[in-house]
This record gives sequence, C-alpha cells and structure tokens, in this order.
Amino acid sequence: MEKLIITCAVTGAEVTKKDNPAVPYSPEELAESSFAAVKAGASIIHLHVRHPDGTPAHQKAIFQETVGLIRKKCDPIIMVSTGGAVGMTVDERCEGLEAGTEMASITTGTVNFGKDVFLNSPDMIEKIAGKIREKKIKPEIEIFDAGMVDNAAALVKKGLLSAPVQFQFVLGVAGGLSASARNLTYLADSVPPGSTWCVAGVGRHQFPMAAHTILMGGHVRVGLEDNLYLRKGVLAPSNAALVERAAAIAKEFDRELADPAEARRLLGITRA
Ligand code: KMH
Ligand code: ZN
Repeated sequence: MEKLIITCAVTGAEVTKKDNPAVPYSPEELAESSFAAVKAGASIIHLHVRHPDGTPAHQKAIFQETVGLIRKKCDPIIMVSTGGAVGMTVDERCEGLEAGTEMASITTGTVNFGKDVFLNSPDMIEKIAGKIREKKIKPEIEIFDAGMVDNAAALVKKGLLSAPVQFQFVLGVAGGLSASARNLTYLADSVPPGSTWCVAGVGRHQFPMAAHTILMGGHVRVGLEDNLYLRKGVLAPSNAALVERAAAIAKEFDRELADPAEARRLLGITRA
C-alpha cells in the first residue's frame, strides 16, 4: 500500500480558544503548532489564518508571515484555504494564494454548514479554480457532499482543474454528507481513475474515519479545525497529539508514513 500522507488542519475558521485553548491564532502560534504536527508525522499543513482575537482573517500579509514562520522551522507542503470562513468574498478567499504555497483547497459546491451556508456558486468556483491554476498551485478538492465529486470532474473536462486530482472528503459536517464507512466507500469509488484521496472525519468521527481510510489505502486529515478532542471527553492538548494518534493507528496496521518529500512525489508536486 502507498505510504500514508497525514494532513494537519491546524486552526480552521470556526473553533476558538474557548472551545480548546490549544487552537492556534497568531502566525507564531500557527508556526509552532504546525512544526510540532510535522514532527509528529504530518507532511501537509492545511492553513487558515486568524486575527489576534481569533476571528477568521484573510489578509495576504498574515498568510505570508505565517508561511514564512512555518518554513523557518520545517518543510511541509503548505496548503492555504480558499474556503476561508462563511461570508468571505471570493477575492478575500483568494488572498492566501499570494503566500507562495504549493497547494490550496477549493470546494466544488455549496453546502449547508451548521446554521450557515458555505456558498460556492459555479461562478465562484470557476474564479477560484482559475486563480489556483494561474498560480500553478496544486489544488485539493474539498468534498462536503457527493455531487461535488461530479462537479470537480466537470471542471477537469473544462480544463479548469488538471488530473490527477487530490480529493479531501470532509465527512460529518452538519448539512453535508455524514461520516460512515458506506459513504466513504462510495466516494472513494467515485473519484476519477488516478486520483488521490484523503479523509477528514469531523468531530467524534475523526479517528473512526481515519482508521477506515488507513485500511482502505487513502490518506488522512486530522487537526483542531475538524476536531477538538483526543478521545471522548478529553480535549486534545495540541494538533501534534491528534497527528500522533493517527500515526499510531497507521503503525498498528503497518502503514508507513510519507515524509514531505514522499508526499510531494505521491501528489505529483514538483518544486519550482
Ligand atoms: N471554513 C469552512 C467554511 C476549506 O478550508 O477549503 C470552509 C473550509 C474549507 O474550511
Ligand atoms: Zn479548512
């Protein structure tokens, strides 16, 4: 089986230090938390940025500072989010693309998101895909519901995304596709041949989904963006602790971890 790429989604846009004091906000905290996650076995960092009070940020200067600080400490693949936070404009969501990273996320459809709507109209998706393409960044397609896989395939046909595509199945968001082995199997069977895929189980689904995925040969995302708990009732002390638990599950099933160089090879990323 292919080596396992662990992505760590270190902060997201929704969770706060009130939910778990380990949620990083500042560029320094984000870099420190990313470094520890990489030491624990992560080879991709999925990155959002925050203002000092924890509210979601989009400013390119904050992305650039954070990416610079992470790179001073370690060399993971850094994936900026173009999902940002609910309510941001397309231009705001694309500011992270100016930070010189190798990857960026993009969602290929609209989905209810808790009590909100995470809006991705066809026009918005095409604009974001176009900007990612222009910058020669490798996209990761965030799949919150099954039809988004078909939308991504249509974008490949249109030439807005290039194959092979990397998919991220984010399962268990209230409003999106639920986290189950059946849904995971369906999605893994639905991606175009040659695609790579990764799974992020939300909340209590993080480790059950990781275990299924590790056995199926996919890749895994963990991190405080998606889940605040290490185990039932135990807050995760850090992003690294979540990565360590995913790495321990992989070890139990003899699945070796990909380091960042191996992850680049598996994803077809060549450095400029
Ligand atoms: N914050 C969510 C509304 C992504 O990073 O690409 C969207 C999100 C997806 O987190
Ligand atoms: Zn995200």
